[in-house]
Amino acid sequence: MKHPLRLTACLLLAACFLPFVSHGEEKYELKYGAQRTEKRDDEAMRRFRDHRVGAFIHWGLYSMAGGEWKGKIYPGAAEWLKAWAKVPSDEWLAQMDRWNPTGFDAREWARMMKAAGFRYVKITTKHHEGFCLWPSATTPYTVANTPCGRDLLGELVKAFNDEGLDVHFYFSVMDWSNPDYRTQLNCREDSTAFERFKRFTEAQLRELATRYPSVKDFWFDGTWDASVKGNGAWTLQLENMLKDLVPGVTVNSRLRADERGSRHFDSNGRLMGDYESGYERRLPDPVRDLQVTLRDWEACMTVPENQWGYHKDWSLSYVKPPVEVLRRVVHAVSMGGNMAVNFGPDGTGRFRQEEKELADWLGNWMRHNGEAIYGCGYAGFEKADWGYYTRKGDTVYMIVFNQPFGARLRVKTPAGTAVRGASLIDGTPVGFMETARDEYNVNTVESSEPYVIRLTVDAGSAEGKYRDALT
Ligand code: JFZ
Repeated sequence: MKHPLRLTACLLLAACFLPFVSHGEEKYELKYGAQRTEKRDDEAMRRFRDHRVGAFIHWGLYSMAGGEWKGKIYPGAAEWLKAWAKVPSDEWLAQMDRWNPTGFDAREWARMMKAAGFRYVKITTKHHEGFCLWPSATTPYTVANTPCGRDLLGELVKAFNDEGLDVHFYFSVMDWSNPDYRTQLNCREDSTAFERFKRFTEAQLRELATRYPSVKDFWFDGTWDASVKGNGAWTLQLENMLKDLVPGVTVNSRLRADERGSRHFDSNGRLMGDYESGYERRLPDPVRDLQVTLRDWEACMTVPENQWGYHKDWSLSYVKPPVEVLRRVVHAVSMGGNMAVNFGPDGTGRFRQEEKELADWLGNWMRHNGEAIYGCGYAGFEKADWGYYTRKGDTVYMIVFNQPFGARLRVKTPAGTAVRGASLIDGTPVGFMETARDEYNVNTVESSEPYVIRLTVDAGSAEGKYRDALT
């Protein structure tokens, strides 16, 4: 700001050299690799990013069985039960005769997710089993051919949108219900079948994009087989088709492969799709993995160890208490990412008690402290042992999970960043003191829950470490 001319000159110079510099780094000349080298930064992308916290909902035929087949309980992920119990497809899909979720009320789901503080909801339109929550014309395996008969996806989209929540579509490319699906293409017959499968997939996606034009995101899954990996051009074509049909729509990195079979990141190491979706049930290391702050990313998590669909027995694994779910949400935001928390309603369309309590607890916390989450990102501060930092401009939030023994929270600021004020979310001032160069002690607060201290900082002459990461 002080030297606008110099800045402009620098930017112009940088702009001239950037293409050569980045070209020089590229090892492969790729047609189907990353479509850009920078973060996407249009309005739709910023909206996706600013939401920061969403719900994931897994709901399909597997939600009826709840991990049990013919009297036997399978401890693996409930939405994979067909595979664990080796159920033939026709037998699995015959469950459609019993699909009648009498306890389902889309508006109730929407109110629950809204009250929990989620800003968007990712819904399984079709999981690996192939059953569609919308009345697709491409297959008999849809809600239309069940006793229920209703367009459940349509009801959900409307109800969530009415509550002001964005809807994201989960879509599995791998489809156990379609005999044309192949994991590998070993012969002409395989290739011919898989070509039909590709047309089928395109048609389904076209339906989703045109029937529900308010959809904001497609989150692809089931793309790990050699058949899909070997069709990089096609995955790019799908992404482009959706972007033509739905202006602004975002697409995760899990859809794509380049022509050399690299997934998520192309053979030159550049992210494909709009955001990285590899952080599943894990998070980047807050100390080592700072490069994630340079990209958009979204992690997703289960509440038990690895159950996405409804499983009737949650005693089979550790179940994260609400405060731990929150910790992971905060961790993701502190590293510049989003977090989607999974829910698995049962076959009648009801959420289990534990999930309702989780939603209540999160909602209560978010109502008071959401300011430190929504629209916030990586702060550029050194990792602290008491919790996490998030940041919005010159406001830095300390989210305290571990109360230190001494009544002081140590804050180490980036070189040249000064703390000017400290307060609680409600504005009550909190004492703080400079203890050394770029180091402060902030008073703790009595609290039975994780709490937030808002710092006003003056980035002054701070080096551009966090600024680079923020934009
Ligand atoms: C997939 C599905 O198989 C699972 O049922 C669930 O829907 C989940 C959200 O996505 O599971 C995966 C996909 C990718 C990885 C791990 C599990 N991965 O990249 O580590």
